[in-house]
Amino acid sequence: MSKKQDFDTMVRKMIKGSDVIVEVIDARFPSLSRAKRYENMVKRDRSKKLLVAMNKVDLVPDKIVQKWRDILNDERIDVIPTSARERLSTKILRNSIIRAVGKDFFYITACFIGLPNTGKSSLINILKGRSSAPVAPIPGFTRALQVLRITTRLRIFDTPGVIPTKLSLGDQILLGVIKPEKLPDYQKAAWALVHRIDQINPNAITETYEIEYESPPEFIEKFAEKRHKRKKGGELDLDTAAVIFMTEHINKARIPVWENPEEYLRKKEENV
Ligand SMILES: Nc1nc2c(ncn2[C@@H]2O[C@H](COP(=O)(O)OP(=O)(O)OP(=O)(O)O)[C@@H](O)[C@H]2O)c(=O)[nH]1
Ligand SMILES: [Mg+2]
Repeated sequence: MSKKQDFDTMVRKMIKGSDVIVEVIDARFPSLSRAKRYENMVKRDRSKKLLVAMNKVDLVPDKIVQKWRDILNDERIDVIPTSARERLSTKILRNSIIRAVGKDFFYITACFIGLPNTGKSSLINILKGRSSAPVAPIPGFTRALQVLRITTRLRIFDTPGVIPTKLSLGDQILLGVIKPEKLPDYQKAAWALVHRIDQINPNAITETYEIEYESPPEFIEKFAEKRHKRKKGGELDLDTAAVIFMTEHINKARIPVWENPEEYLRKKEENV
């Protein structure tokens, strides 16, 4: 069995054993980063409650966060906008978990699920009050299940992030769910990222790096020049430049980019 299947089996088991499922999504990409398969699994079981933590709100303008919150509420999803980095709304999250099950439960088991790198372990650490779940800017960092006792009443499962199968290469890098170094073709992957960001936020890359370009390959070339990435012979080192560009997006969130709520609504209406 592949590691992905192992993780998937593990997450499903943890969902089965939990009262509350906290799905952590990325506030920059609230639609793309949803783990719909698990959401559906939770919705089918009426004994379980689903909460969505829209994390990393520090990277998105408040107005956009509010719009996404309304959209998800309209879809009957309970959303709590959080920022583990700025410790925003983490108490609200903890109280919501406890409130979700009602007073009848004395012991509560919650399970944090979601794509890699959305901030599951970071949020749990804040709830716990000290670092217990290892955190890293590396997607796929949590590799095994961790059980954490938050209070005498509440225990939390931290699970490894699972990548939905239908996510395109561009979206996988956009969401930061894979390590750039693991990709077979760095330049192709970086082009896919440029292309995807251009679709979502057309001026974001030019404004961030002060580079004008007509195509993704041209951007990577100019980026390599600007960063003085050259091989020994003097020619541009496009592979190194591609990895640096992707890593700056995944690890440092340098490019201001987020899904447009209106666009999401428009597409949804078209599909109905
Ligand atoms: N800007 C910002 N970064 C965050 C926030 N929460 C977490 N991060 C960063 O996102 C990265 C991933 O955080 P983790 O907590 O390891 O994410 P995870 O969901 O446990 O990831 P996996 O274990 O790979 O599934 C780290 O670099 C965190 O510092 C947040 O609210 N805002
Ligand atoms: Mg983790």
